[in-house]
Amino acid sequence: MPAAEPDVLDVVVVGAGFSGLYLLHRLREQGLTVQVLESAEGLGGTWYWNRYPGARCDVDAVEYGFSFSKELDDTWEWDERFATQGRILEYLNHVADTFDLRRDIRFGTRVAAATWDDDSARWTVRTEAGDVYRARYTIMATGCLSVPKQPDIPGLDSFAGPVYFTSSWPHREIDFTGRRVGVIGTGSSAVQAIPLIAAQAAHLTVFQRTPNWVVPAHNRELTDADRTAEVLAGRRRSGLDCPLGLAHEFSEANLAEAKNLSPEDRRAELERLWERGGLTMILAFADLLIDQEAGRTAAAFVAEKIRARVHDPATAEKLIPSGYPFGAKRLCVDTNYFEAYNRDTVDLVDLRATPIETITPHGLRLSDGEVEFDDLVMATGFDAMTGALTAVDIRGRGRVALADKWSDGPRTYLGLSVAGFPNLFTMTGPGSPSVLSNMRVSIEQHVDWIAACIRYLDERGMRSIEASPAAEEDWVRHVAEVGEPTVFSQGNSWYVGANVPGKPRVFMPYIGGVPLYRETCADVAAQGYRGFQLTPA
Ligand code: N01
Repeated sequence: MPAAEPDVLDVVVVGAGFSGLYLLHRLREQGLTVQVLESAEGLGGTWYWNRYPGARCDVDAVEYGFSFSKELDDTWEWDERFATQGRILEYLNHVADTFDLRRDIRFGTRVAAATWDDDSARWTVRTEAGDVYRARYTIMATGCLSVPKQPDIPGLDSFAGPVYFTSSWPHREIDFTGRRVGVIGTGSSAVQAIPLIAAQAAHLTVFQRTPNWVVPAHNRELTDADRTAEVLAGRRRSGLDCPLGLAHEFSEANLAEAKNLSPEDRRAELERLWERGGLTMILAFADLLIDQEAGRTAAAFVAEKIRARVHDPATAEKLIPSGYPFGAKRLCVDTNYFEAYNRDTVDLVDLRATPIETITPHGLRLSDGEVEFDDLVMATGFDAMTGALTAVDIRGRGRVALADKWSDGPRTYLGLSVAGFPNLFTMTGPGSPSVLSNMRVSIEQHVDWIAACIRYLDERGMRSIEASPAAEEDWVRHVAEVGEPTVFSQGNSWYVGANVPGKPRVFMPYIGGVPLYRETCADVAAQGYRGFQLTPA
């Protein structure tokens, strides 16, 4: 039952990244009218904004590309194991060309508010420019890491030189040749950017508050053998069986608890995964994210690798994380990160020993004096998972604001739906595997689920669907219960909102893993959308 009124769309989608693009294609195929609203002047979401030197996806490119279209497989070739930001953006533009998506995307359009009207069962979506769209459904495809964290260091405005945020890098090449550069932050973005900036700059000072566990990428050129249809299909199948949504051949060690393995077997497995490169290091042992001893084994192994790569022992010790378990913060994946510190022109400042007092016109004043530089790079992260959702004034039944409902932390059913907010879907929202998985896998699953859900409702003439308060309550409890015993509750990470001052501390993603979560969502649908309230027209 697509909308009968000409001025009412079936669906407004907010965001034109991976999620928004596939939603548009899939829902349009289903005969629905869809308008995508995108704040940027181009498509790509995170890959539009994060153009800092060295930006790449640390999921294997052949697994990161969409899996839903043979036409895409036949017309696109990834060149490297880990694709650059530029290549991914080219890919997404190719996707848009292939399915003629741009005609239904309005760029340069930031959504300010979305309000549900119960009488008409319609969403009114307002843009910052004052344009209004009415739709039966609103789908937030706004990304999990898209709202930069507000700078929380005093004096930023006083800095005399250029300031670059990794999360909104200029659309031109920045040449650091001959410059003295300061980088604040040592998360994934900084770990990728630092080796390239270090290679160019006259001098680089890295300001590190918390060292991260960093594992190697072992990036390489792909060959034809890496890209055959058979390989692609095999990797995609394997990804669906893996909790992280990543292709992985599980060894005996991966399925065993570390304490049941000999030290030699543990070491051999860690070496194997280290040599393989990438995020699957976290799968080394079945209890790696639960058992402290298992975590310590992995930590000791990686610490040894850091000591071997960094020439100056004092610098190496500063780069080795302490005080939180392996995996509690998102692993970083590197190419030449530690080697950057072997350059005479690179210094590492440990902010735990000498905290920042203020940014000054010429650098940073620390507790023990001032460090000067010409250019400042802020690699300080994002208001993750909820930031982009609460940035829009979303009001559900009774005009309740989503930001108010979530004042103590996000509450969803399946990470997809919120009680009191009918016909609103949150793509890869809090309470779904999202950032703990290959995002492409989770995005495709959510798009397919939402599309099937709308079809089901339309076939039965339903006017609305929303999570029941009881199902939401149960799901929130379940997400917390499975997260609580893991290492994730022990790090000051963005997973728990600890990086944003004042943000409620809640472990936001669902750690149940991709296969179990998919099965749960499929069961819910098969049982007539169990846990949802469906309202007939
Ligand atoms: O951000 P982060 P990111 N004073 O939050 C520091 C994904 N991603 O942009 O840890 C001093 O990880 C902060 O220190 P601390 C990926 O999921 C993917 O790097 O809060 N320092 C930390 O070191 C990733 O996890 C890819 O003590 C301050 C850094 O800034 C996520 O995005 C590439 C500070 C922020 O690190 C976010 O990564 C890039 C302050 N006031 C990102 N405030 C790929 O797929 C913050 N920091 C490759």
